[in-house]
Amino acid sequence: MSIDPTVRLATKVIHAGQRPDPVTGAVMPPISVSSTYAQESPGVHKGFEYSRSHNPTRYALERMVAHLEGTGISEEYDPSCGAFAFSSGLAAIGTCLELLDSGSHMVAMDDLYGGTNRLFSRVRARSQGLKIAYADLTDESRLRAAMTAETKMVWVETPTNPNLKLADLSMISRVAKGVNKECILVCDNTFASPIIQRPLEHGFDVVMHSSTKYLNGHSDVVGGLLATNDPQVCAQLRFLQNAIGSVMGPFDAYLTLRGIKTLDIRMQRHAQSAMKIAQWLESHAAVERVVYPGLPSHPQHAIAKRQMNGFGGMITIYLKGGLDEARRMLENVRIFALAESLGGVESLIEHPAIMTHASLSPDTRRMLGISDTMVRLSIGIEDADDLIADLEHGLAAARKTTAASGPQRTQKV
Ligand code: P1T
Repeated sequence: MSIDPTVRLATKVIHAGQRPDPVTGAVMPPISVSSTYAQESPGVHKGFEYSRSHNPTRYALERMVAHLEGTGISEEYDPSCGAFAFSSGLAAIGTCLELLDSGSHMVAMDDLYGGTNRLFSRVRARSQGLKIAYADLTDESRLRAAMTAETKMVWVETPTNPNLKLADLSMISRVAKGVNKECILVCDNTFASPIIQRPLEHGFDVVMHSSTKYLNGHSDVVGGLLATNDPQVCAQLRFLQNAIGSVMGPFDAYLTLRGIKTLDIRMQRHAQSAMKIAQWLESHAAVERVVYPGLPSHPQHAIAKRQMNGFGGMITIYLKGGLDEARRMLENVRIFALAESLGGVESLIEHPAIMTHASLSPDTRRMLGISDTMVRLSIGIEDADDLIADLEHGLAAARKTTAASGPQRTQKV
């Protein structure tokens, strides 16, 4: 560890796990593109053999994320201090699932990114025989009902995508470890980022990120991260990252590390603007309901205040009307880009039922409340009043009643 572990996160995002390049003194790590490393004699090398297994640029990013999430794993024990970078968020999730033997039982939050649900239900349930019990883990009694002594993993997102439900991480760890202390608890921390919430501090074993989102923050890299504070899980993940091989490349690792330098100030701005916009939306005549963890109307606002340091940059709204109104709003914003993804400096807006959560069955969408009038906003770091004016323009268009028209619609599988 190159930095005093007690420094605050705003300092960590600049320095944690970093050191000047030993050869040149460069303060940012070089982008190490070599796929292989020369050895002096067979098996005698400088700790680097082949770039899937070891890459200095990837290590620099991984050590940074390890420090931000507080793995507490030393560089002597593991060269990247217990964090592992992958080619996408889903590649990170896929590798994490390989901690489980075939046929294992796991409990998962019912509300998850559609692609996570698809990987669980339509890939690993078949190929790995995973038995997955989905439950609303905001409710302790449902967690208790879903857990068995054989449950090997609990998977939560908090805030969830797209309903922004909050899981009480300390409650989940107390209950789940009480039923099976060997159970691995994983939290997808994508929506919060380690600036806002650090699941390992609440008794979780693994934190997962789609670093495509807030960690990188500039919508120009697809990537994923896992971080653990458990030495045994760390050794397993190190083995699996190399054995499966879906690693992050050095260019992407460099860009993500560069993005993280501003994570603290970006998250402050995202959260400050999101709060202002959520309050404004709550009083708008075209809006049925606003979901934002910072609003007292959020069902788990008390958990948000306890567990989160700021309420994040994601807002979900339900419009009055139907699909036509939603389409008209989405087609008539000019600063917000109508696009999947989130967590970048630019504001994005999307329709979960048609876009990010189209892979769920209509029944599941209905059960989760992912309706035709649900719209998800990722608040960027533009001027908040400009964003409000843009939303006002979209909402005004939503209230006009002409038939929907527009470009070709695509169907997602
Ligand atoms: O897209 P990828 O980097 O593979 O990450 C998948 C993923 C995992 N977990 C959460 C909470 C996510 O939101 C995502 C990706 N989500 C989107 C693309 C989206 O627009 O919601």
